Amino acid sequence: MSFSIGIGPNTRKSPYFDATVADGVQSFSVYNHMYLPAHFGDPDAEYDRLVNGVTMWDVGAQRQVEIRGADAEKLVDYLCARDVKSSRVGYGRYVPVCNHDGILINDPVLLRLAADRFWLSIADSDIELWARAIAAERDYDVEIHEPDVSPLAVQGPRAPAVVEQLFGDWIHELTYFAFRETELDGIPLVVARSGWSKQGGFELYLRDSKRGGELWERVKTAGAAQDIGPGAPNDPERIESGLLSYGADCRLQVDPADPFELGLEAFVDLDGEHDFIGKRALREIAARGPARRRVGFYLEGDTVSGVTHPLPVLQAGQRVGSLTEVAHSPRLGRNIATGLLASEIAAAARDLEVILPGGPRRLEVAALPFIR
Ligand code: THG
Repeated sequence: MSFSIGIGPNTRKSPYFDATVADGVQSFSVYNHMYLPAHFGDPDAEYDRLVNGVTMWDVGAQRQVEIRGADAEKLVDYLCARDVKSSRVGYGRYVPVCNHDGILINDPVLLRLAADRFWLSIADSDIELWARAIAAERDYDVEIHEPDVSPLAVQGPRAPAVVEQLFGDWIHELTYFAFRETELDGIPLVVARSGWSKQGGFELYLRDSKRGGELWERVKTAGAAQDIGPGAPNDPERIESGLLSYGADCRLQVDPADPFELGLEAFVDLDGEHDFIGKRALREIAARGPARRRVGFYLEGDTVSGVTHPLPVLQAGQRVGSLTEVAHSPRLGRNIATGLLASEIAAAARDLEVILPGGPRRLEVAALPFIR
């Protein structure tokens, strides 16, 4: 198979695009209508830096939806399955967003910048449109737009050393998901302790897209002593860690799933007064129990790559679930995958197979996360 995907005007570039090209990006995916680097051609080194060193990622495609105004908290609270009224200025929170049927339509990080000002740092779906429509229908006094904000992630156990070099000692005071507004020689930023891996690190939310190349170089230079290298949200590590990817693990238009099926129950506040989109449906789902469960799988045999669709999972010839993501885990030395299995069999599923493009392959169910 050999083809290319066009770089054209209807898919946006991140402010780090030119820098990633100069640094040898080999492959992009598309996320939030933007090019998102997928890899730089050396998967082993990219994984190794994330798990044992430090790596820098252009995650400008994690777009922000800014909601501000007198009714900002009301709107955000209504959009999110998690109660956000108690969220504090200067902290982020992981918040499932559902539609009226209780189906997950995004799983952003919510940053509270002020009592009346929020960013939803979104996964791959059009939440700005959703938020604008809901606000208009409810006559809320809010202003909604996509600000000029593009995150650059610095991830891995040596990320603190790099970010300290750039900003100073205070970065160690940031607890998980905490953030601070600051600047780097006049480059306006938000620095947060967060990121799409379980290896620890920071996200630098660049607030002036004209300075993407400059910020990329600054991080690269500060990280040289730690052998920093370019990478991208890393599928093997993310699957090992059990982190969800909306768009890959589920998507409204492809394989709709509710937050209970996806294992996000800790982030859904069904009890109490908190009213939000999907609450009624989610109460019904919670009462009867979710139809499926997100699980891990081990796959026997050769490395599998390039799974682009949910693949059918069978038991005795009957479809009992789907496989959504697969990767080879360097730390486990095995192929690992995630997917959704019918609840009745999720706990003790035996004799499963997945239909791969090359034929059936045996599967074994595993608990998530694979590595804690
Ligand atoms: N950072 C920012 N924006 C993002 C992501 C990010 N937007 C897209 C995508 N990632 C959104 N999805 C996730 C999924 C998981 C997490 C963050 C964003 C995450 N989860 C932890 C977990 O599940 O263990 C922590 C959850 C918690 O304890 O609250 O970090 O990465 N800016």
